[in-house]
Amino acid sequence: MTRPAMAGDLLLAGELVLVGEVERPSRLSVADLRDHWPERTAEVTFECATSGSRHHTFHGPLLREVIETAGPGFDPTRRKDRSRYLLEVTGEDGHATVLSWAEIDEDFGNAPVLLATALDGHELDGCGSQLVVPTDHCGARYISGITRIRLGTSG
Ligand SMILES: Nc1nc2c(c(=O)[nH]1)N[C@H]1C(S)=C(S)[C@@H](COP(=O)(O)O)O[C@H]1N2
Ligand SMILES: [Mo]
Repeated sequence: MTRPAMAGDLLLAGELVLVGEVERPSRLSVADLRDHWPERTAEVTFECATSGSRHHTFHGPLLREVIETAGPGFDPTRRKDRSRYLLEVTGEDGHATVLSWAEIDEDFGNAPVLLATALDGHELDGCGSQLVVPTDHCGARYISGITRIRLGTSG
């Protein structure tokens, strides 16, 4: 089982908390991400404004499956309800980005967004999971060293 997240928890290196509108807020290490969900592979190319074209191979679970395990606060049978939700992903340096739930929902964008546990064959246990958004042309949402994922609603 994964561990519940408590207010004031001190995170160990490489851990993240999954919080917000979920029934079971949880604290997840990279090893947890590797052990509890099916592993996917993504071979991606993205553009960085400062370092040009980047090519990487990532392994890790689908973000959607990890969030589903935590019990998202929406009514799963209602597409309009699901379409109101947002995911905020924050890295250890404070760099943060937002995805809509609909981007990764199978009935909407169905983007195969991963929470990487390995980058180009290097396990990410020490530095933390990285967000992988294969549908993005730009690298800015590939947040590394993820410390927090928050599910919330618009408005
Ligand atoms: N935590 C964090 N993740 C980040 C960034 C950052 O500033 N902080 N920059 C992003 C940007 S702009 C790019 S292009 C990619 C670059 O990843 P790479 O250098 O591993 O190819 O990381 C992304 N992830
Ligand atoms: Mo970038």
